[in-house]
Amino acid sequence: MTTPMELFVEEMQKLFQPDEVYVMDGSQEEAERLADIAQKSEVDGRVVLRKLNDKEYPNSYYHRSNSNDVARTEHLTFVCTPSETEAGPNNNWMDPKEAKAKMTGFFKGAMKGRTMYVIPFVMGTPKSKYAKNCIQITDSIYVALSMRVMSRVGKQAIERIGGSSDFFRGIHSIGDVNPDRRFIMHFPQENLVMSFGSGYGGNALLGKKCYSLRIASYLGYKEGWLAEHMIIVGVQDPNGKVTYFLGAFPSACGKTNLALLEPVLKGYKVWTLGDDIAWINVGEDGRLYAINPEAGFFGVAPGTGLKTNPVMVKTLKNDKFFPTIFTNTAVDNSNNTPWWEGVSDEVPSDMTDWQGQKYDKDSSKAAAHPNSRFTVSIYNCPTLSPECDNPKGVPISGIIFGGRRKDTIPLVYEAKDWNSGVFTASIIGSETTAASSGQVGNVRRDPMAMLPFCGYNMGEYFQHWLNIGKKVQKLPKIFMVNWFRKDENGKFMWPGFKDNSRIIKWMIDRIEGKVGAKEAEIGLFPEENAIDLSGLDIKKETMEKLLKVDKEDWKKEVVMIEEFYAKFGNKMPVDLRNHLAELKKKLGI
Ligand code: GTP
Ligand code: SPV
Ligand code: MN
Repeated sequence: MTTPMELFVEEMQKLFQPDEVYVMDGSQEEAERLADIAQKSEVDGRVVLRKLNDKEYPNSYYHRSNSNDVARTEHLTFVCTPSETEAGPNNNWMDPKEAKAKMTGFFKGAMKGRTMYVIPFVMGTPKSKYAKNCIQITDSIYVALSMRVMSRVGKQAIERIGGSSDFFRGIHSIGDVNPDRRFIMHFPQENLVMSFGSGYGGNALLGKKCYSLRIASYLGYKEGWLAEHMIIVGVQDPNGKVTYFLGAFPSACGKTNLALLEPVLKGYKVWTLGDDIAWINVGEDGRLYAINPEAGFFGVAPGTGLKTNPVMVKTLKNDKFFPTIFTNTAVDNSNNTPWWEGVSDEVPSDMTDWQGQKYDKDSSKAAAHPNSRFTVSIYNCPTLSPECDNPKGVPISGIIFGGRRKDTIPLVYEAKDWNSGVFTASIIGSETTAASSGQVGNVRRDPMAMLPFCGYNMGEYFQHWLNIGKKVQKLPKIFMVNWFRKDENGKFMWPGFKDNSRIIKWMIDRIEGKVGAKEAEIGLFPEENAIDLSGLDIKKETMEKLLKVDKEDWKKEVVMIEEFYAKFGNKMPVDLRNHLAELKKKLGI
């Protein structure tokens, strides 16, 4: 008897007409073999992988993508639900039939002369009842190797699927890397994604944003759980007690750095569980439990250095899991190591930039692309939590939301209760970053940091968040932070990174009921001297500015929020509309 899995592979082979079909087993031996092939293969005019200095960066390879293919492309990403309302104003929509016809046209014969890789993988630790089974088809050996790092690739996925037809189907071809023939199409009702024309990150590693956020958010809506753009960390206090937090920040706004934080405060330690995605379920005891569906980090390189993120530097130099891949960084030719802005103070004199050109030290251009990234296993991380493979996940006591804002949003505040927290998260605005193609630095609404990743109508998504709150017995506290507020000279006022542990400590004190809070228009604020600033040279006035609620700024903010809410019409929950009305009243609008 042929299984649905086998039928799917046969159907794909007929469609793509590859020269060869290769089913991955996920072993290290296989990965080494594929890396050897990748070093001898050219795709799109460039060698796929180049080995880097094995002493400095063990098991590491360098990859350069097409310069038109360096970030997610939100304008080419579609959610193809039966009706446009189901996708919501937060998504681009296309009729599923039309979308499939378009994609099938691109796919037909697209793998002639190529190998079709079949990647069976599990999102989540395979022992977990929350884990999900998936198969991705791709003709990119770079994608195949990256998927080994980012997910659990191999036989256990095939065993878990067995004769069932219940698995995610991710169909990908890099095509000819032509932006005019590039689309990422999601079919939530069919547990299916079709992606063509890009080999980059979130567009091509279909287990990541496409499945674990867009499709999974829809599954969660149907099944009563949440798929979120969040880190998971355990923060240990000097007594050894560990408090688990989730943290949602838009793309390139500080998740990875917070997930691998080395606290400045004595006796505190951060245990890493995830840096990008969390699947959150209501556990048997009525608390929220989170697992990380991923097995690796696809992290932003620029800004990662010994001063900002020493734990990541150690992770990248660890030789445990094969391979580590650097994409679109520069290369220091003196010792064949990857280089990016922020990894060292001095700029090496003999460098090749991310586009393969000799780097001119005196130019004002960056040597590494601002969205250059590393792909590295989470098992390389020295602060990996011992709970990381706990099939139940970890119990959550606090949820941190954040954004990148030079003004308006205070350094930290707390929501009064769950519903106020959902409101606070629903009004997040953030400056756009290089993680997505298009202009950088424009403030846009990015509720829960999920604007590009919610696979259904966001009005219904907000209601789903409110509903989850009703099911949970011990609700986590919800906080809002902004590490990125700037002064009149355009300088960050808050040191950020390691010093963010000071803010986390305040949150733990709030969770444990050790300190009070002051009420302001938008939420609860730290009392005088409640944030531990010991050893930090920061002026009292700066702290006041960082925590200030400027009414004039907030009046402008409310205009943007109202505009966003209006798009959702009556899908926007009444409770959130009431919260907005209340906020306006408090601000005197
Ligand atoms: P995605 O992987 O795109 O989802 O992003 P992310 O949220 O994991 O972003 P990441 O932690 O990689 O940070 C992106 C950029 O923000 C990097 O250049 C960091 O150096 C910078 N950054 C992170 N934390 C801080 C902080 O506390 N303060 C300041 N000023 N910059 C920060
Ligand atoms: C993001 O953009 O939020 C990322 C990188 O985490 S990508 O996988 O390309 O989406
Ligand atoms: Mn992300």
